[in-house]
Amino acid sequence: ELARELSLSCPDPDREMAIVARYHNHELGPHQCCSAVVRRIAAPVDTVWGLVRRFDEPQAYKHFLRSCRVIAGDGGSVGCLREVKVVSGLPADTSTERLEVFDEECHAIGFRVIGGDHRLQNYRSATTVHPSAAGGTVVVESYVVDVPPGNTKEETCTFADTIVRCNLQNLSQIAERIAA
Ligand code: A9S
Repeated sequence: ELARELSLSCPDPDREMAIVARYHNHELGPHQCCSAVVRRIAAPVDTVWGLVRRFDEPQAYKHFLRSCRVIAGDGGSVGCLREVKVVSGLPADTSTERLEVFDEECHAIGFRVIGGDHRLQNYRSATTVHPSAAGGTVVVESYVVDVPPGNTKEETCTFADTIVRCNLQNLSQIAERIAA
């Protein structure tokens, strides 16, 4: 489905499929689950990437986060760390995250959860931003996470998918408003 989306509508489908293959093929451990969410956005790649690339400001479109503080590094190079605080109502309080991938040329960013007060241990995600038809954008976000004791893979993925879908929906609204 993704292959069709990218190959029908973007200027260089082979390049975009290679980027997807490179950044979204996660290794999966025995007590882990993974998933991916694809979202089409009616705004230019540069507008969308401009929001997604800000490792130091995830709360700009991740509305479950109420603040973010860079705790090591410059906030924009691989290896730097951030601590995010979560809004009330979720079974989480803080999360400490490391920037793992930052590829401005391919429009790819990835981070890993290394600590915090929540149930998504070892959460690791990759987000890539691709040009699409008529000046639009396709965002692909995939993740791997440990299945917590007492939960099933399905429950864990349903929880994480819900958050990722909300984030991409917010991203879409914000980018489309900027582009309008
Ligand atoms: O931040 C993301 O890109 C995606 C997810 C699924 C983040 C989840 C989260 O930050 C909470 C929103 C706090 C929910 C983590 C790591 C654990 C949660 O329980």
